[in-house]
Amino acid sequence: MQTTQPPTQPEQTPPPEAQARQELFANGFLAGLAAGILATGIMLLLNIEFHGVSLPEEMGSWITQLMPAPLFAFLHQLIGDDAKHVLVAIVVVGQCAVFGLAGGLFNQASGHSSIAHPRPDGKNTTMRWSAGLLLALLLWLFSGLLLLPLFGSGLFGTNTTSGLSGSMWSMGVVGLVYGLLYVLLRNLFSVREQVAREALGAQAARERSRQTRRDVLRSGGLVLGVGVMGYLAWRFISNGLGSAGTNVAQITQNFKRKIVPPPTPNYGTLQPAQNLSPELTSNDQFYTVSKNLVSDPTVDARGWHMEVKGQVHTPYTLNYDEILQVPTKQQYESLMCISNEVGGPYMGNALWEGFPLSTLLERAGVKEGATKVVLHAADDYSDSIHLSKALEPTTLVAVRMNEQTLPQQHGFPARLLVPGIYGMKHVKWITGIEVVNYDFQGYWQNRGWDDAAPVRMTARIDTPLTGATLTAGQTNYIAGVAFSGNKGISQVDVSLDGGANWQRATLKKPFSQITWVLWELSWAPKAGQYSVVARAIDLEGNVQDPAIASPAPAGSSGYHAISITVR
Ligand SMILES: Nc1nc2c(c(=O)[nH]1)N[C@H]1C(S)=C(S)[C@@H](COP(=O)(O)O)O[C@H]1N2
Ligand SMILES: [Mo]
Repeated sequence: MQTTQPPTQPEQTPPPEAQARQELFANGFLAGLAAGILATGIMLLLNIEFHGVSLPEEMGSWITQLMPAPLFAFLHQLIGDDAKHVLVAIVVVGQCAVFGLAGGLFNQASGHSSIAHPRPDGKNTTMRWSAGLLLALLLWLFSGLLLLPLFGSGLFGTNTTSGLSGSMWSMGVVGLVYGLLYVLLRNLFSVREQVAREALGAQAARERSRQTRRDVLRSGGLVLGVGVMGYLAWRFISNGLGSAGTNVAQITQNFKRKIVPPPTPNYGTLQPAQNLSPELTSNDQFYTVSKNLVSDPTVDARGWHMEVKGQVHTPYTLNYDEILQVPTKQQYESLMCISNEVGGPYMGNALWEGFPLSTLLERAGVKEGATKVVLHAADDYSDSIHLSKALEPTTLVAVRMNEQTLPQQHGFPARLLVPGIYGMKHVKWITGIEVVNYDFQGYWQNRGWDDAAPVRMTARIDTPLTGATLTAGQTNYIAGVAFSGNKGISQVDVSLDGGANWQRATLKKPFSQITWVLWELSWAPKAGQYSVVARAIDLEGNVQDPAIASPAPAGSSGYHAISITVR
């Protein structure tokens, strides 16, 4: 140890040697933690702005892959739709802690070596800048050679969109920021301690720096605590009002799976009801979902091209200009995420424009024996559909959405549309179309989600909002949307008594059989407590499944119910 102790210290515990080591660790940890927080911020920034590699992203992806689907579903249920953000927050905090730990251990180790050299007066130790470079190099090698391969991202992230060089330089920058800032802070702490020691003596100095650290940690903890409490309170307020009493046993008992012949839709005019979804969802109102924890890809059309390859006779590539030459058609289609809870917000309806996938496949010439078509994307996402589905005339490669160029967050320059199947297979940011002759499993299938993934029919009550209080005798509208994937909607029923009795709602004639349908029922209630439930029937007469299922692994089912007070 370089720090000198007066020989007679009135201390019982622990010996000065160990105390000094603790001191070194504590100062190093705090310096490492602070430097790590900044370095992590820079890592996320480089990822968003310059395609740098993001360790939290790679780690999050690895964790969800390891996690069994039921656990994933359970956590999703527990945490809700913010699961993705909670996961990334945990990983980011973990990464900062590792930076802190590295700083603490390094400072301790430096006490025994020439990394930190004594000042001429022999009293203080200042760490050299070169030590920061060494620490950065160690972390860089650790991440590139151990962590990234462990996460399945390849040596130095070769398997990521950042690629080998992108990962190397971005981690290099992050490492440098960390290493140099670490040395700066670490020296700052030890100089302050030194000054205090000269003024007040060793014991008081140690006490004071302990106090400083305690203060720093306490205020950090306070900020974190307030954040978590606020978050929980918000979840409670926005979620706790939900559950409304439906008589599941009764509904299931009288349940008829199929109506023959199917009902004839009673189309009519709907009154404009507050909070009822507009039939067409605007681009900025349209939900967005992606696997990407931190940032979605921003594709530059100039460098972009799409490969058509695999089990085809003539593979080829198209650039953006060439894609725009392919004759297009317009198609109304609604989308729903497989993670959508019954009554959930992950649904939307748009007017898309694109060309049939079959056009591209026919041009390439699909080989005998091919069974599936794999879509590859700029964010390392992939999914597949069966060849027969790929050849259907409504399976499109879309380049426009609601008469506008496909927005970045919805998959610019090109995305897939596969009516009847959950949003998951509507692959965004397409880079490759690969015909294969084996049972390919995509990103979410490797994490336990269904491969067939047909949309499960659902009816959502948009208005009134659950928990609402209405005035007795006044005309109100119960209204919402119903969606079956690609089988249309023939009827929506509404119950005011938790599913015991049902009445038919009026439907607005939809754009097509692959869009959702708006429905409405007018109502002048008497005072009381109501459990309002909705269910849909498709054009084939299939009745919505009342059995309650959570989204994983094949999409949610059950009836949406809300509770209403009328006074
Ligand atoms: N490349 C890529 N495509 C993707 C995803 C993704 O993470 N990456 N997420 C899928 C999921 S789960 C859904 S629900 C839809 C959502 O499309 P939207 O954001 O345009 O609504 O995109 C799908 N396509
Ligand atoms: Mo999804």
